[in-house]
Amino acid sequence: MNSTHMRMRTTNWSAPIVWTDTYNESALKKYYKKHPVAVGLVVFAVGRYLEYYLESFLLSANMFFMVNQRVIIYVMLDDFSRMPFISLNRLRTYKIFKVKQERRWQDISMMRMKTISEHIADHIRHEVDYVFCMDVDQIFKGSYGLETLGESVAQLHTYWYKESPNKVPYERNEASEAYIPLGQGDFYYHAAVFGGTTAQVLKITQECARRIMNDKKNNIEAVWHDESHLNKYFFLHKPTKILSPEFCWDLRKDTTPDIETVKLSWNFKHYEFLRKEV
Ligand code: 2GW
Ligand code: MN
Repeated sequence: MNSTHMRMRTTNWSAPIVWTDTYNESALKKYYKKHPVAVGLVVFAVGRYLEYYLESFLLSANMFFMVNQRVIIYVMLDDFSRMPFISLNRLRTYKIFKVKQERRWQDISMMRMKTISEHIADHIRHEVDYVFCMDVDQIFKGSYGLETLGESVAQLHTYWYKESPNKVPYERNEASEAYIPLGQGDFYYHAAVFGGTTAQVLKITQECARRIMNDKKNNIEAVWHDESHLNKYFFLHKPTKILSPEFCWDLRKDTTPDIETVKLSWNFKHYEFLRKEV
């Protein structure tokens, strides 16, 4: 364990790492009242993930994600008729799109990068200023607000945030586009949450999609799929803001003084059932 990572507050390229006490909330609110922004939230719910996870994700997002800001939730699903009926609070709305069910789960996850980039280029960049992309198997537990906004935003991984970069599961196959050499790298980022301005998230997703497709052409699949490619992207293009693990925490982990309030938590996994090949 590397204790210098304990509640580290800035990176060596001077990006802030956001913890519960980093910002003065009322100062942020005052600032954004004068400079209003709209925030997008993109989530995919395909196959069994639609019935298991979408409703609790949306109910909790309605309650905690960017309260009192304008929000558009972009739901990407494979069956319109199973969209849960949830009425949203003021200033928030949905846009629902159909995506096709990939045969392999690895592709469901990886193809998100391509689909998101296409939707940002087509319309999202004209509709919101910032956009977050999140896994659906999570539940908001507390206020997730303006403190998370930045040009390009990466999430520290619950399981690796104290670990030295030599020990984290970056892709180590030199032939993969996601390759990061041993001894290099900054943090291990969790692909369950990333975001930024629409221009930056367009770049992130386009670049990751390009690398994923190129690996496919060469019959290579990075060890953690899209997450490996996201880590490569943020290794090459440092994020301007990093979220502490409080913003994506696994509540089954032992409590630690690092974690003051959990804003988003992992939902349960039903692996045997969910990962069955369809
Ligand atoms: C995924 C894995 C196995 C079986 C099904 C699926 C699946 C994923 C699915 O049937 N339907 C679906 O909509 N998804 C979407 O892909 C959904 O939004 C889900 O949250 C996301 C990523 O899959 P997930 O949450 O099972 O992956 P994790 O929690 O193990 O997450 C990390 O690693 C992934 C790559 O292996 C991704 O990078 C993910 O962003 C990471 O958090
Ligand atoms: Mn997940």
